[in-house]
Amino acid sequence: MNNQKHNWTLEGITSLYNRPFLDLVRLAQDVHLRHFKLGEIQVSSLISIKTGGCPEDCSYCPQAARYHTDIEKHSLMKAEQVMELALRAKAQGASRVCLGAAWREVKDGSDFDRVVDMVKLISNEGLQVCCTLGMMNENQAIRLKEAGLYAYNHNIDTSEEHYSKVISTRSYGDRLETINNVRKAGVTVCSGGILGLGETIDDRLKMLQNLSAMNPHPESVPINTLVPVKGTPLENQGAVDIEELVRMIATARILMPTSFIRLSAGRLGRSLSEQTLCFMAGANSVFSGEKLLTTMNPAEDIDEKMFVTLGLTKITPAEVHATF
Ligand code: SAM
Ligand code: DTB
Ligand code: SF4
Repeated sequence: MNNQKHNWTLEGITSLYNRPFLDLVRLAQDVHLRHFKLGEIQVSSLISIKTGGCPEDCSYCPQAARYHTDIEKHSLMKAEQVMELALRAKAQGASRVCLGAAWREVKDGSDFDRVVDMVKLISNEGLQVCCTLGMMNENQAIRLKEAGLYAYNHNIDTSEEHYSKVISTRSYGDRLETINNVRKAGVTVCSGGILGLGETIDDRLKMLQNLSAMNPHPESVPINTLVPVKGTPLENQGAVDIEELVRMIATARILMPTSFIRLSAGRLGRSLSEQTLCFMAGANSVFSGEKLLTTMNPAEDIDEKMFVTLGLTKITPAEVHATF
């Protein structure tokens, strides 16, 4: 039993989203403080364990093989190399390491075995491990769980209606199926989306409706704004308005009160004041480290300065475990 609400109507969500701005932020803060301590932030670090050459056609993604982007591709890294990067992230205060692979799906075999080893090694260091490896069946999810996997990231990205305009090589249903497999294996779910894919506000709110309909809610909800990358079909998309981003974060916080809402890709272009508004609206997690998977993120020292200025303190892995 939990006291989460899973049957939000689109009308209900829309009227929340459209409340006067300050009132919406105040309401989100009230909800936030009922479930989390003010100023506590969860920090994740991304490691791209296999970069580029992906067969999918996600129009936002620099790693899709069919687009000509300027990224450094590499095949699956060795477990020891990944371990070194994970330990560096731990020393810099990350409580979670997220291993990302540009795969359409997990295939059983030596590459997957190697990822299972990485999960074992890193979780033995007391770090939470998250993986994002594309579609996955239940048995594969169970193997990762047994190796110590804490979370699996699999975004629904946008509304079901808009999804097919952005990706044609898989369906919304495929995404939901993987998320179900993750749940069945007892791994926590990290699922959110991207703003700025040419979608309407309605599409964004339908995405939040779909996330909040999941029972239980995803434990982490990354809210990315598109990082437009030259060579991808969405390279010329305009930036997402800060007011819209803050409204989305506040609405996500109210709908999913116990989830970590992660201010994800797109932070580099945002000022300290803009990010502050996001934290005031209920964001309590970020990706840190100067690189996301292939694109840039604010440098560590800039983030450290921001944490000090805003009085944000990092949650340790032990504290995060205690949250659930
Ligand atoms: N291949 C796996 C998958 O698609 O689930 C895992 C890696 S994929 C790069 C992880 C997530 O990164 C995507 O679901 C998407 O939400 C996000 N992403 C990819 N490119 C992005 C971009 N240019 N801007 C913002 N987010 C992006
Ligand atoms: C998520 O929602 N955002 C992260 C993580 N999950 C895997 C990825 C952002 C990628 C941004 C584009 C890039 O750096 O390639
Ligand atoms: Fe491949 Fe994931 Fe990028 Fe889509 S988002 S092209 S599945 S790496």
